[in-house]
Parts: sequence; C-alpha cells; structure tokens
Amino acid sequence: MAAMTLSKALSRSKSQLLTRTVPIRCMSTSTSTSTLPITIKPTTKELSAGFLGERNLEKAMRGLHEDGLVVVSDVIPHDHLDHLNNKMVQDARTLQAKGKDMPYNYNVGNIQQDPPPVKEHFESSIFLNPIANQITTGMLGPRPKWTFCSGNSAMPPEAGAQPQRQPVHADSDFAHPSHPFALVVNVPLIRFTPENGSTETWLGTHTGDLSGLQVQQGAKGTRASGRICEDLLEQRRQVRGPSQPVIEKGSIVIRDLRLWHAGMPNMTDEVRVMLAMIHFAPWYRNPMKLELSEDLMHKIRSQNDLQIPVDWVSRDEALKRYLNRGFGNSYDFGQAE
Ligand SMILES: O=C(O)CCC(=O)C(=O)O
Ligand SMILES: [Fe+2]
Repeated sequence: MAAMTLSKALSRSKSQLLTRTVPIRCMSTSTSTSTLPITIKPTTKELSAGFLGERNLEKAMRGLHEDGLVVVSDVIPHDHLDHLNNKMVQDARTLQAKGKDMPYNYNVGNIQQDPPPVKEHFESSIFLNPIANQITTGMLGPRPKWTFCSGNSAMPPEAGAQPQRQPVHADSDFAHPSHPFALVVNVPLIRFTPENGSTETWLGTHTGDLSGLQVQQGAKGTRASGRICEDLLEQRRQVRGPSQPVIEKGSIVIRDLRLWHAGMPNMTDEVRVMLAMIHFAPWYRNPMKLELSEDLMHKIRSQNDLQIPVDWVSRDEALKRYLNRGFGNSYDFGQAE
C-alpha cells in the first residue's frame, strides 16, 4: 500500500517536471509565500529539559531550510535580558559619542557592539542557550564552532538627523559554500517592533540563484559590501516580499548567514540592542576566535555543545578592549584554505 502511494507520487512529480514552464530566476527552493517567519513555542517540558522534541525540532529545521530563518519564543528569562540590556544601552551611548569613529554599519544609526565578555554579564541562557545550540547542531552537524560574539544596536535618531535604513544585504559578502555553513543566533534584548527597528527579513533568499557574490554589490572589507542588486530586489518582491516581524522579548532568532535582510530605523527613544553570535559548521575553517575574560574559563570549558576557540585575556584587559572593535563588514567570515 505504502509502496503504491510512493510510486504514484513519483510518477506525478515526473510528469510535473516534464511540463514545468515557470522560470526559476528569483524563485527559491521554498514554495511558501508568507512574509512572516515560523515561530516555535517550546513546551514547559522542552524548556526544562533544554531540548526540543521531534515535532518542534522538525519545525525549526523546516524554517531554516525553506525560509532561512526561525524564531523560538519564550526561551530566555526576562531578568537575564534586562541585566545585560542595562549595561549594553550605556555602552551604546559611549560608542555613539565617538561620532564617525564608532563602528557603525552602513549608517550611523546602527552600531556594531560587542557585549561585555566578563562573568557578571555572561548568562548561559543567553550565550549558550541549549535550544539554540540544539537547532544549530541539527543544521550544521555536531559541535558547531562559535567564533563571533557581537551585537547590532539600532539607535534612536539624534536631534536634527534623518533616520536611515540599511540597504538590503547579505552578511555573507565572500565566496562561500552553497549549502548551510553558518547560522547567526540573534537575541533581541527587548521586544522588537517595526517602530523600534525590528530587522527587515526576506525569507527564502538564502539558497539557489538568490545567494552568492553574483547578487551583491560592494567590495569585501568596505563598509557597504554585501548589498543586493536593486533589480533583484524588485523581482524578488513580486515573488515573496520582506517583513519586519514583531519579535517578543525572550525569543531567539536563528538566521542563515546568507539571508537577505536590513537594519531599520529606530523611531523610539529607547536603544534597541540585538546580540549576534555566529555558529559555523564544524567542518568550516573560519580561523576567528572569541576574546573572553579568564573568569569565564570554567563556564566555557565545562560545556560540550559547541567548539569555542578563545583568546583568553585578564578581566581588566577584556573590559578595556571590548568596545574597540571594527564595523560588521570589516570581519572576515570566510574560510581558510
Ligand atoms: O540591527 C539590525 O537589525 C541588523 C543589522 C545588520 O544586519 C548589520 O549591521 O549587518
Ligand atoms: Fe547584516
């Protein structure tokens, strides 16, 4: 019976192949046209185990394979987020005071900002979340490599300045594999809305013809690299347009590094911080390392979910250095020979 159903399905898909007339340009492997991401809400049991069951894990895999993005809601305690947010909002103002010398991305309303890499600001629920790790492991293979830990702060517009959006871009502004190799684990520290600059995302743009250097403008290493060509944006908009989803506080957003997206203006008076941690596939030869304070050594060495190459520095040194970093596109997320 099962065999008959399968052979029927096979012959149907064969006949569809023979008669297909739809052009593939600007189509992706996903057939969904929804502009909103799949959101998973773990059960109480899954939360206490720190582990998704089969159905929710399947949903996460579908979101990442087909859309290039998935949201997992209600996984991080709000007091953990508040503690880190208080510190990072102060730090954002310190960076903003540097004017054009701050590490901004595309325009001065969006700052590249590392979290303080010391024990009192390092909650495992945020930086080593077991459900986030389970999902990236499911996509990339056992013990993904965590080599980038930073954030993006959308700043309220300064007096007299015109709020600006980022151009639509892919963070993968270098030659890369055409199969999944890197996922960004984004943690919003507050609730994200279109008003405070929820990231614009273009679901389903991470694969096939839509992904790779041929769709981008801007040389690697320059501030405005990775921009998607205008004509392709217009074509894609007709197939599956962008959205700025509301993301509830406590959520984690996992995004394929190849997905088209853009930082948007923050029209409120509250700084909007989003952490961005990159998990690379275990086979991907990205030579970067985290720089962490020695007071985190025990915590990092006693976990086994991820490979975490670290340059260890003293606590004083860590605190002196973490706000003196480059803008987003100055990092090389490429693969060594
Ligand atoms: O802040 C955001 O929402 C996104 C920022 C971004 O994509 C970038 O700076 O590369
Ligand atoms: Fe980006």
